[in-house]
Amino acid sequence: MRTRAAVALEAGKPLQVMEVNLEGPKKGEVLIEVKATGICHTDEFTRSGADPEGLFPCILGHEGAGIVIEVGEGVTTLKPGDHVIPLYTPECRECYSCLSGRTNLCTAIRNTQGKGLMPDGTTRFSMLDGTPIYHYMGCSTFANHTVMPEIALAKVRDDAPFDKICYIGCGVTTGIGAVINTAGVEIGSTAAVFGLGGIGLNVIQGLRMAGADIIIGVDLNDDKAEMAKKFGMTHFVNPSKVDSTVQEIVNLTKRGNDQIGGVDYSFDATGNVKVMRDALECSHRGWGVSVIIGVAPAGAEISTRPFQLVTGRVWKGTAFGGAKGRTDVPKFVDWYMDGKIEIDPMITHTLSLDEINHGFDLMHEGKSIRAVVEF
Ligand code: NAD
Ligand code: AHE
Ligand code: ZN
Repeated sequence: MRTRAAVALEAGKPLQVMEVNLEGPKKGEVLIEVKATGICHTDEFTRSGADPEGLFPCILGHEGAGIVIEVGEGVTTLKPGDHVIPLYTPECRECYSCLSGRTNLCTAIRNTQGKGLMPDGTTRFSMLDGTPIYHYMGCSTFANHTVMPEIALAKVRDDAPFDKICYIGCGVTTGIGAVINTAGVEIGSTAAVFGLGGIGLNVIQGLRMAGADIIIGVDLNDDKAEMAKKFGMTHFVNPSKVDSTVQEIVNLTKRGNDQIGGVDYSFDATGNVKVMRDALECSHRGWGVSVIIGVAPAGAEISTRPFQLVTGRVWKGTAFGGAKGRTDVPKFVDWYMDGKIEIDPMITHTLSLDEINHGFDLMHEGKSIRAVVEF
């Protein structure tokens, strides 16, 4: 079939909206009609050329929601008409990692996924002249239709609005999951969140749900503070306006007879390795846990004095908030539908596919939290 897609032809160039060829689903695969997709900073990271795994031409997008149109041979858990959220972290429930119960990082198809291919080593997308187009994070939701492995689709209730629940495909789950699954934040905790964008705001939302007492937001853009306050931020620090961000946070968190200060939990949602260091170093001596969410460009490395770890701080990371996609994503959709989590205010812009590059401009200008493309 043919479908319309925004294609990244080369690194650093705007996406081009065009008709592309899409082959039908093979064994274990599912054809879906994408109804809506968010634009995450990770899409920009790859579009810009900063992703060491970036391949071109490709169809980016990994934060979608849609409807099953057709299933390939052997597919048993989905049928046409089902509503689904694509998963860049699949859940096969059979690989060593899934069976370990210790991680959400299913390994069943990671190798081919990282090479922009379906599990059989080929692509389903091609240009009208036959040139193959790579898949992205196994999802490619910047297309009106896409083909995905069955194990990479979460079946969700069919009364949930696509233009909101698409955000659960990455940002919402990553932010809230980082708090609940990865950090395991307890009631009364103190926390700092670096980067108040589409991920950081969901970390703040997760911290409020977990009962954190002090939630310090950190961003270079003052405009991000207003929305963060609505989601539960109690204090704001703009690093460009203070001598030392770490010292500010330490001062804000000295409680009782504690002369040391520092947050119980910190989160990097910027992707900047210098910020990751600050996030670790503002966490409390003896027990502070710092979670890296941000994705850093090719070649970037984190550093700190080992003494920071010797004195009890813990550096962790999280992908998709530690969530097991097929199991947890339908629950996030229920939470949203039951009013337990908020999504609507964070979707600041809704665009058509033809306007998708404007969504990237808004991100760069710091004007959007999430721009969503509706098909
Ligand atoms: P975003 O662009 O919406 O937000 C980033 C925020 O960080 C912005 O508000 C920006 O002003 C702020 N910022 C940038 N540099 C800063 C600095 N030096 N100090 C303080 N604030 C700074 O991006 P997003 O969609 O929220 O994504 C955030 C990061 O998380 C990206 O690196 C993205 O790739 C990554 N991410 C990771 C996962 C995962 O599973 N680990 C999932 C989604 C996104
Ligand atoms: N391709 C990058 C890695 C990017 C990365 O870390 N991706 C996160 C999800 S970001 C979603 O917005 C992730 O899930 N990582 C685990 C994995 O297996 O990719 C690089 O640096 O090579
Ligand atoms: Zn993402």
